[in-house]
Amino acid sequence: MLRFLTAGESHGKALATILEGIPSGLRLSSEDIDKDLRRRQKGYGRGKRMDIEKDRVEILSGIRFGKTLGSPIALLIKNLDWINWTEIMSIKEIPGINEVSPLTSPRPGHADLSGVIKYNFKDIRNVLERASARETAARVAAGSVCRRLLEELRIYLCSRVIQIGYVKDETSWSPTPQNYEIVEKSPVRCLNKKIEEKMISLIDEAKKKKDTLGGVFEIIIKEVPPGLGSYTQWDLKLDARLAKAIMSIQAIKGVEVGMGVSMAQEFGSYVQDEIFYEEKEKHFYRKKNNAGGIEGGMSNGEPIILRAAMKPISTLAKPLNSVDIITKKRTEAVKERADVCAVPSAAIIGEAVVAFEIARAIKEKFGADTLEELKRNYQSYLDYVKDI
Ligand code: EPS
Repeated sequence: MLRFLTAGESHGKALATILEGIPSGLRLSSEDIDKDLRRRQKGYGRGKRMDIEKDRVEILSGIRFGKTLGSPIALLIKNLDWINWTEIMSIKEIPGINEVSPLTSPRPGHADLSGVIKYNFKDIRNVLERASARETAARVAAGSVCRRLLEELRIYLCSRVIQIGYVKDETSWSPTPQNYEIVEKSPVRCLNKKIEEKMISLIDEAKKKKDTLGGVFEIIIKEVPPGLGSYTQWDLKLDARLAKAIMSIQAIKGVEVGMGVSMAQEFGSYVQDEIFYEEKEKHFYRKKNNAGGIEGGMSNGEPIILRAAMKPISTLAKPLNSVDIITKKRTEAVKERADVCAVPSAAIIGEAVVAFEIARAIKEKFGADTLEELKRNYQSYLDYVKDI
């Protein structure tokens, strides 16, 4: 079984992850993880916090001489900003500190109000510190390890942004290395340069208006074999598991697989991907991929295509109306430092949570305590599929 948990507050000392179930023998260095941590920090529209943080992982356990041991992998990412918050985020009790500027005006759209009600707090900081998307750095670290595992099986993930606010990139693409280089270099992870400019100027406009923006990102997983996940039980369905993972990212409000919501308006004859057989290469294939690589809760061998909609960030520099949780009087929502738009970062987080779910489905189907065993089991299944 593959599983992980994260811990840590946004302005606490550090974020931590324990990832369990990665087979032994996988080559892994902190640089592999740092690469993705850096990618997550980038993106046009991020706030001042990203100038402070230089996310780097410290591997605490589970690796020896550059290879995984099969034991839990513990990862630590320090919050460099913590030094400025040692008193506010003190672990030890400090007499009187509770009276020092507690936050009492919940932000519409944030976890603030439901969180203080649920946990009976008088200070919203107790909620927002953990609800913050800073937590996703720890998830990206775990996802990075899973991505390394998938690379060994020649399964690759990539993402791009296809919408910021109302600006859409409707360019269809294939994630070739050349295309992907353009996306990786784009400050908004957009393939189309003209649309990129429009996205950037919309972010500038939102910033000027002290407002925020959301958008849509797309993830493609290439070289996934047929048969991951299962139709036999609701919680084994791969699309359901991927959707849950993506929905768990802060501010995500919708997930689509393949043609997604727009399937609903078409005739079945158009929507379904007809099946063909290639005699020479001996494999089943489809001429289109409206299903997004998943049918009946299982991968079908075509690329998996997922899309996620992120709502605009709920911390606005020009705060919205709210009600004070103590006085119950009308007030303005908390005005914390925040990002204007974090859709490019969300795409990297999407890659990470999806890498984990695919690796989990792989572990489920192919078992294995060692990388060698996993590769053997995997290859034998690929051979079986080829012989069908
Ligand atoms: C966030 C608010 C901002 C973001 C943060 C998420 O942090 P701060 O309040 O410290 O300025 O920068 O994102 C990160 C720190 C990160 O690493 O992604 C929020 O309220 O969710």
